[in-house]
Amino acid sequence: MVTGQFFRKMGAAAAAALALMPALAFAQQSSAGHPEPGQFHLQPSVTPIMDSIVAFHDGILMWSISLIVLLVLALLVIVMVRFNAKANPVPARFTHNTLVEVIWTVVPILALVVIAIPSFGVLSDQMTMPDGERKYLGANVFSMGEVDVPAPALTVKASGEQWYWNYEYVDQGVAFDSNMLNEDEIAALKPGQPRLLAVNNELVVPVNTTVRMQITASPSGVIHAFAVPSFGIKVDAVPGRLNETWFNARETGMYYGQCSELCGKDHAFMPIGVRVVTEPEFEAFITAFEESRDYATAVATLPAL
Ligand SMILES: [Cu+2]
Repeated sequence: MVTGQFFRKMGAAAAAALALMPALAFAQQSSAGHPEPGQFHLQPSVTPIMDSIVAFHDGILMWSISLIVLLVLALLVIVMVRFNAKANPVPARFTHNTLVEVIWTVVPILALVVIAIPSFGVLSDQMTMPDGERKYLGANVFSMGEVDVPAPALTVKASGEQWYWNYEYVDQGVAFDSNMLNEDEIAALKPGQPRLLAVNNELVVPVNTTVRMQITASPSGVIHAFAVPSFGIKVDAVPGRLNETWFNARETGMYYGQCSELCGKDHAFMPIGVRVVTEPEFEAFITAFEESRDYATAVATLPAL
């Protein structure tokens, strides 16, 4: 039967495409700390938290989504081919089937449990400040924790303003504002930096160091959210409330994020730029910042971007 063949071919093509999806996702890795045109996966990870998010996405979510889509597709094809009016002119008239109802209740519950167990592990890693002893999941979301993370050595407070970010090195008592650069400013000051993401003053942090991020918003302002995809962090910035998260980046470079809570007219224009530098570079930067209390003087100690 022509229709049946057509649907069988469609089913096979869809199955092949879906089976390839997780493999394709793996093939899309690159090292940029910002999204790229045509990108089709999460941004490359540089922290243990993002490692676990990527592993959870590629290892569990993609496979369960793909299998569920294939199962539903197969059921639809069976119904269309075997139970259309021509193939099945006299329909059955039963209204219940206890076995089928038990199966379609229990199987989704099992699927949710399989997804939930590692997801709670990933979540608690994100919410638990390292103390130097706790082990983190890293890329193995089914482990009981196997990645060592040192206790925080630096505390940064990010405050969402209307519409830019203010960063404070809390223990050093120095702070600065970070505003988006427009295209002319990028061309003049920081050629090659990405449009709508480049900022005038980047948050500078050391590599391989646990950074405690305190996140809030201007007391007279609105809610924002601080998010850096390559670090796997996204935390609400709420006026009058101090939220906390952490990251430990293993590669130097520029990493970009964006305000991720709709906050008003310039929500799309308050990007987050984090520059991860070597430890000696950071020492020079923060010493100069403490002495001069001037961001421009401090950042002049770093190599040009
Ligand atoms: Cu905002």
